[in-house]
Amino acid sequence: MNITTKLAVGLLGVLAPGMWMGAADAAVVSANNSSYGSQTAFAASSTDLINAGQPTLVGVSGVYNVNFGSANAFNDGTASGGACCTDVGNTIGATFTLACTPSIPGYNISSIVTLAGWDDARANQDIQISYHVYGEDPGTFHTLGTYNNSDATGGNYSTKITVYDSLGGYIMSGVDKISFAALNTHGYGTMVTEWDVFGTAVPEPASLGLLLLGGLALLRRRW
Ligand SMILES: [Ca+2]
Repeated sequence: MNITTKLAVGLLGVLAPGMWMGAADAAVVSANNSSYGSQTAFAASSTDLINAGQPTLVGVSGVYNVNFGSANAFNDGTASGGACCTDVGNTIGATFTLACTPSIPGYNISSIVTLAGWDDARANQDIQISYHVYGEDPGTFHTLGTYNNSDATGGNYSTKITVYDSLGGYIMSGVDKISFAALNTHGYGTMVTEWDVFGTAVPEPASLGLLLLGGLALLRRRW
């Protein structure tokens, strides 16, 4: 690989990692885990992008249908205590806003983990995830997908859903808001114990500009 090719590959990797990975057969996929005997078998992250107290989280809005427990359970960094629940058949949800500025125009999201736990079928999950892209019309939300884990059959259970890119890239790019809705189409309700979002800030335009200038200077010297 000559220097020009290396530079082109490097710039592609920085400018559009999601597109770069998407050049093959990248796909948003999910994996389910479940554990009988415990309501808290899977650890929650306390340092993910939407966790309470993280500088990347601006606020939580649109919390609805929290019939008992606390909406704090969505992002308190633990999978125990304060589980947030809705009654049979209802939907619960919330929207998390990430800290964005012109120099941080959104976040590239690599994975999302949703946890639930209880002593009946409300440990099951039926989660719809949608997102807003920084700079787009405020009312425009894109649906990532709906993900289901119905492994709980009674007794203490924990369920986990992991949503990720099949090639290790990003599942969403330039995101400034993420919404979760526990649809509960399975007819029970859901005891949510945590929603975790992992990713990194989009490279700021100033840094990209400097990188491009450096690359152009290198090419000019080469030629
Ligand atoms: Ca968390």
